Amino acid sequence: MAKIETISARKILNSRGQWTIETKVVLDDDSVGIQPVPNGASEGENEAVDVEVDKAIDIVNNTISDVLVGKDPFDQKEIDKILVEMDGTPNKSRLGGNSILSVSLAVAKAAADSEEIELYEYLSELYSGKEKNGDITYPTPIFNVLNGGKHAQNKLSFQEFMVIPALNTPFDRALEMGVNIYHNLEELLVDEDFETAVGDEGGFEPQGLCCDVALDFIKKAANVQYDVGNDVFLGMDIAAGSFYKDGKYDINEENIELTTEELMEYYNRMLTKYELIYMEDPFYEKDHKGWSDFYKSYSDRLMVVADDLVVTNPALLAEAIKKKLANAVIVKPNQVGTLTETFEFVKLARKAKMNVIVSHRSGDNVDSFISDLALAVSADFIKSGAPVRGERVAKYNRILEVFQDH
Ligand code: 2PG
Ligand code: MG
Repeated sequence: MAKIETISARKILNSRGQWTIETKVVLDDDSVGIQPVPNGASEGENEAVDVEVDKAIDIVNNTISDVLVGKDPFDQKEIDKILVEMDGTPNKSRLGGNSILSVSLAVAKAAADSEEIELYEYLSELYSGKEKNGDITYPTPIFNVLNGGKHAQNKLSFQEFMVIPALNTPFDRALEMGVNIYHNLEELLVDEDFETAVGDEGGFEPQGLCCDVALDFIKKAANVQYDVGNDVFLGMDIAAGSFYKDGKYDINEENIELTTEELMEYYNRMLTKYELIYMEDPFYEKDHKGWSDFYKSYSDRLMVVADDLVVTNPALLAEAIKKKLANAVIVKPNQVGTLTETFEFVKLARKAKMNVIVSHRSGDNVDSFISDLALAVSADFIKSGAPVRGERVAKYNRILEVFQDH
């Protein structure tokens, strides 16, 4: 069996032009795994904490390398246990979520390379403990076609306005739908003299819109070829924590500051007017009253999606399940830091019958680990922004590649 021979990190740029790290794990049979680290802009308060890039590189090249060289790369649980124990903090702040994540995922990639199997097959074996049978479930892509919040320079408070193809749509057709709707939207914006600059996730970021107008545009763009409410649906990542100030939700483009109850009313109006099936982080992560009331009112007809609320952390998810706050979860490995904890989180979500959405970060790179992860755990959805920009389409294209191969 191959052993870990070297572990080394280097500095690279992410899609936002910020420095991040990439770690290379080489085994003694020459197999290789390389893993860059993505970065969020709207982060949950309980996410794993990154350390500064040069420090992270030093930690990977020395502290972590010293302990893991010579170890068995196929024992992912043991590798991750060592990383977690070496760090010793609840939020990975000593070694850094970035250092730990890059090593954890690069080891899995090197192991898959050594076995000469596809990464998703290897991850599936790790996740389920069984060899992958031939069946593949493809996630439905969720396209963020219009950007606001911390991902854009416009005034929109809500972060992501998304289109979601109907569940039984084959992956290639779903991708085509996202592309068509995106280009239709571009034309409509140009026709009405709005700008078509794009935000961090490739969606347009025109000035001068409010939530209603944004959804009207998207609906119109989808309606050019598709039946909204039948072929395709709408969704939003509110990322409410990013405009929660002093106990109120500040929707500055409409000059309104809303209480939790008033924001519920606001959503009520949106949900009556639009074919929304997906609402992510509708309330600030500590506003459990808002989450709980929202869940009670809408969980039978909507995906009530927890991202910042649970940050891929099994303990926080257990609490959200107990309190009945959400029926769907976002999975971002870098929020928690290791592959093993990510798997634990997905298993817990599955046990609670929640929908699973594997997601990119707003600052990302052309790596497609999350696509293989989505295939390995049979995620219901994958969220990777608009169908443009290298770092966004890398994820969609990887799933398309597997789809085309079968
Ligand atoms: C989110 C993510 C990805 P960020 O909130 O869901 O879309 O954004 O990476 O900035 O946290
Ligand atoms: Mg989110």
